[in-house]
Amino acid sequence: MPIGNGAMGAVIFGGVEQEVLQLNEKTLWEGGPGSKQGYDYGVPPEGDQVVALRKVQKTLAEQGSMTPEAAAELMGRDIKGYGNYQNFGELEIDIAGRGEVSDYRRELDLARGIATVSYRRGGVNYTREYFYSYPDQVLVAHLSADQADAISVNVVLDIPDNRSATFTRKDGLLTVVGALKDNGLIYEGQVVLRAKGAKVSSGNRDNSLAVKNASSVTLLFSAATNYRQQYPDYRGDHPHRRLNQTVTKARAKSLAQLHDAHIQDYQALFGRVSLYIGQAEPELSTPELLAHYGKGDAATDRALEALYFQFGRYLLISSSRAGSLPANLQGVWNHSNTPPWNADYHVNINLQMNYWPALVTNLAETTEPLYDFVDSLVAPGRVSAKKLVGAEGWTLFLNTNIYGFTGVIAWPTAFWQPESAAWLMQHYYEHYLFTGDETFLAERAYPIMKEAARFWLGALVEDQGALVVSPSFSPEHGEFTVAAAMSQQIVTELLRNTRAAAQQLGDQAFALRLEAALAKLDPGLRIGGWGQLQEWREDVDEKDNQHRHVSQLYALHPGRVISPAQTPKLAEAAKVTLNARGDGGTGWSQAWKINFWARLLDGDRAHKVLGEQFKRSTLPNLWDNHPPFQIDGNFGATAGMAEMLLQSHTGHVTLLPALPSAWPEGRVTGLRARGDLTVDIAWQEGALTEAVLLAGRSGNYALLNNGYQIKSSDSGRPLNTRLEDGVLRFALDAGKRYRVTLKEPKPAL
Ligand code: FUC
Repeated sequence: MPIGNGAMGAVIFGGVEQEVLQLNEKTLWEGGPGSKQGYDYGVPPEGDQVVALRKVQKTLAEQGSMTPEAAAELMGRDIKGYGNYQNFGELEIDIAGRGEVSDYRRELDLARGIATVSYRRGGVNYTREYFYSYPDQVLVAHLSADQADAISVNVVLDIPDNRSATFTRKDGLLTVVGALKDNGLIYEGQVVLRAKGAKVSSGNRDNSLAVKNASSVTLLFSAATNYRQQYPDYRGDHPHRRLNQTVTKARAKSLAQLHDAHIQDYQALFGRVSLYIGQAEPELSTPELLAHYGKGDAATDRALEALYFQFGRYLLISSSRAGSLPANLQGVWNHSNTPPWNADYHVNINLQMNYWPALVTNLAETTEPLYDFVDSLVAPGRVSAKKLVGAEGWTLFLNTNIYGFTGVIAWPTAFWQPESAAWLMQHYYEHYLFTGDETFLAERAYPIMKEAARFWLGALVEDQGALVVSPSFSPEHGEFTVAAAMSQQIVTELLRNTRAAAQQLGDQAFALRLEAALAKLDPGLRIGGWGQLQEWREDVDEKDNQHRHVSQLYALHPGRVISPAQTPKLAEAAKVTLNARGDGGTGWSQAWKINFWARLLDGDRAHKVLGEQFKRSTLPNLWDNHPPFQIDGNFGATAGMAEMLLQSHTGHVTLLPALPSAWPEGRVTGLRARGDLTVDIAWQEGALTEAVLLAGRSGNYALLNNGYQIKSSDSGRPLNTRLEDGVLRFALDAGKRYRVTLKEPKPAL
């Protein structure tokens, strides 16, 4: 069971005789400046690589394509010091007890953000509670029993051996200080043990604390490093003072105080959205729910779906809070020191997908670490733009670490992905669209979008009379060519969004430059010989290609160019492509397909793919399985389920756009639509019974009309609406609620 507060995380194993808490601190990374291997941010310090790029561009202009291996041979680089996200270590808690164990139960209460382990042993009922507090920045574990003196524990803090570690113990406080051998990054961890009815002793090892015959024991843990999110050195002060302050403060609080502060903080976020889709309180355990999915009764299947949706929100709150790094490939729950893909930030879909549910499921605060992180990439990204592409502005490629890696790697099948920065810019602009926050647009989004757009104004080349991306590589297969669909779609979106922002903010000169480029830019939308949306400029897609990436559909999702109503032919082509790709793939690939089908307004198909994700790509604790565990699929699927219930990317709000027949009745509250709108929806027999709109600011809104009437909830008076092309237009007052109902309720079946 994972718990976390963004900066730190822990996985609770829940053993009876020995509890293991596997610990993570987000900034604990090898590599980067000071790495034994050397480090250059992925960019050669001397000279530049633009010559290699020009060679590739020339070959592509002459021959149309080249193999990824040939391109990598010229442009790829063997990198050093990229590093790995590290596991912090483990707290091993040996728990004394005798006799048979019964009534064992493990629970993760999503409504409170609290994990529990309980069982009965030797006539005693034992309970352990765990939470990771954001306000107090500590992990809290509380062990109790229904008999006095029943708790005896020996706690050991186990630190991996790829770092130095010095332990000290004093008055119930165990401290470890050390540095990673690779790069000298200093870390510190502090464990506090306090006991009711007994004394805390030092235990039998230099890294242990112990308690004998207490009635309850509370353990606190916190950790920090001297990482600082600042190019080029990425180092700040020794973590001791900060950590000491945190732990001293937390220590002075009672369990109830820590608990209440956590609940209040957590519920303020989690409690904003509720989802009922016909689920019954399940009798089955979570792994059983998963194993029985699609075989048992409908109410049980709905229970898993609703749980999975909220689990995604729980994971996002637990792995992404202001003041730390964004959720990485494993959120903040990595058990290895050489994790798959370094547990880094892949930016050809993965990091972006992590944040898909943030806005629509009413967790805008969780995006703060993403913007801090991406902002911090601009300085190194400028060097990359210049030295690797010969352009102004900033860029990055396939993947990045926490040390400003913005260069290229030598891995042929994915390394060249300069559209990544443009893709990340979508999040900044969407944040503005969802929140309507003009200060955010002016001060945070526009400056970085403008620099990303400047990169593309310099990097695009002319070919066959159009502006194109060259070389262009559709993740993560096929040849290197010119103008693959994804490249063109992403760059088009960036230039359009930046133009809209420029116009709004009065930067006319730049808006005009973008306008001129957009007029010549190939939008990357072509329908091919078998009706498919082409992945490449040439019509070479193969019908039996089931590759996990479906990048040519970027314009459908997460972009907002293709929609059944506004671009029916492209939507049809997207459908043909998706049918050919099939409903399988890695976890995140299936999660993406849920979103695609929702955008194509096919709720049943979206629902079917969700079921596939449960069957093929979900671990018993409901973590997404790439394989192995990779958190993006959790987040992507949560976003997809929201997308089935509410959409707002086409200039108006659509209620229940892709409701599957498996969810005939239900109710969702607190979802968010673009325009700073909070939406509750209730439905029965597949038809709306009532929606409530709550606008964060006064202004004009639009709603796809399905025979609706809108009334002010206060006065009961009907709202003035104007019907235009099937869309209802109206004005809402900030802070007031409005009820949407059907003018003529659906006749009962
Ligand atoms: C992308 C995907 C892989 C994997 C990796 C972390 O490169 O193509 O499937 O998810 O990111």
